[in-house]
Amino acid sequence: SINQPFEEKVQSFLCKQWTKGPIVDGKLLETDDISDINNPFQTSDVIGQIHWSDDEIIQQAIASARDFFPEWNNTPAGNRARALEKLADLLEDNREELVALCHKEAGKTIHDAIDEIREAVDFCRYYAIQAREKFSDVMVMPGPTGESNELRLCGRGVFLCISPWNFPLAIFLGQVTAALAAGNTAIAKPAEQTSLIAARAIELMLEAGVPGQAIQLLPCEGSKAGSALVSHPDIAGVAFTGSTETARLINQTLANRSGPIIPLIAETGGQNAMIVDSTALPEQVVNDVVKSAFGSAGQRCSALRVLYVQEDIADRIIELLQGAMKELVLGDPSQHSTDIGPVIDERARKGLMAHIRRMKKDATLVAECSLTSQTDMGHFVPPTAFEIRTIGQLEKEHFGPILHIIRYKAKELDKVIEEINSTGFGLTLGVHSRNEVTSTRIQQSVHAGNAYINRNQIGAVVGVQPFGGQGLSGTGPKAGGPHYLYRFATEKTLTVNTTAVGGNATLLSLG
Ligand code: UN1
Repeated sequence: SINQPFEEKVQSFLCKQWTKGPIVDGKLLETDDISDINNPFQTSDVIGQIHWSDDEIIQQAIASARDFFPEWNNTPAGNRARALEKLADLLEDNREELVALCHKEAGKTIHDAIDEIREAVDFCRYYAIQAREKFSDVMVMPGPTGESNELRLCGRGVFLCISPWNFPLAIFLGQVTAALAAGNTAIAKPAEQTSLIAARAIELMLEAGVPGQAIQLLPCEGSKAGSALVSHPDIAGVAFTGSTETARLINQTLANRSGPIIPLIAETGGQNAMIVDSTALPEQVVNDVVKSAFGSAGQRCSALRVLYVQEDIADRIIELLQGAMKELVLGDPSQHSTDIGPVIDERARKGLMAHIRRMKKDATLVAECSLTSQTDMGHFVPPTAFEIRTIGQLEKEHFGPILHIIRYKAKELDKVIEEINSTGFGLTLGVHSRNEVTSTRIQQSVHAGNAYINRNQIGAVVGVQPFGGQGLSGTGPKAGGPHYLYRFATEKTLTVNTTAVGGNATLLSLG
């Protein structure tokens, strides 16, 4: 019923089984290639099944999206925007089921699941506003008399959207709604770990009035299907969020394929640092470190990985951090008491545990949360902090709740900045300092797409904190920012000789 409290409704969805698959031309399809989906919190719990796309389905979906493109591209931007706004409403109306799916397929805590839905809703509404603002009108270009010139933005064609499991609703819908808002039709390939959430989102999109030919969902298993999609000659652009290595592979595939030269919008990894000088407030620092490094089990590309602390304040910070980490509760993501849920799957858990083992040999253990009998049922990694000597000890990004701490002396600040920049990444930066000269200097010289001063460094708000990195962290433009839709669009300049028209008109009026 309508008055049933939120939590009761979420509970009722926790026992649901979901069966989904490819959605082509608005129809949910079944195939022979089917997998069980397990709950990362309790791996023995099967939450549903997914049917994977086969080659025939892939070809059909792309051909249909290609054929429908002119119609969608010529649909007034205001109509496209209205469908996205309706989708935002439907996401809100269905939040309990979506929260349940976020718990059970992605292992998200209540807090993270609600944030996830909030962000997805924000993307829909923001790109709807952007579409109206930028795609409704032609821009009249003043020029010589005797001709008119105008510039118009339009879609590129079939846009391929490849999304990650860590934001299965927000980033998934962010990419797709941007592509659609700009007049493209879209092929969505969700992360294989979170295909059920993606399918539910596309069902709501269809209910909101987006035509089935405009949005085609292709859940695919393994990386082979992804590269077949990228190399397809009918794909007119690719939006990708995931690892830097995969972005490179996509780039190579695009370079080698026949057909048009097309854009890649890539949002990739980071080796994100926070610099804390001796003027910082220790309690606030620790609060923000815990949130940035361990929130969402560290599975955010924005998450804090390397904490630089000025030596005068380091012991105090570490002591407070050890205390704070003792309080963290790992467990069932659907419980209010839980701070940190599981990581996404066994492969992720194994990789992170191997890094922890390596660090226990090469670094100093500062703190490690404990696992319990409850966490034995799923893919849990204990939040862990190490003290290391240099960022060079980290051979890559470790996508989980593992923090590395480096002490520095005041006179070494330039070296610290250089060391951070030497990684080549440039996603988020945190600075804690009450000295504005210092924070400005750091913020201006560290390569980072998003710099946060005296606060945590995750959870960029759509339309307020446009998000995205530079260098190894991505191509830009920033998601949730005013320039994002441009990269999904192409431009057309129309020049008309008005004297010729005028001449005809004169002749006609003379009879
Ligand atoms: C990602 O984790 O893949 O600011 C990117 C944030 C999020 C990060 C999304 N927008 O924490």
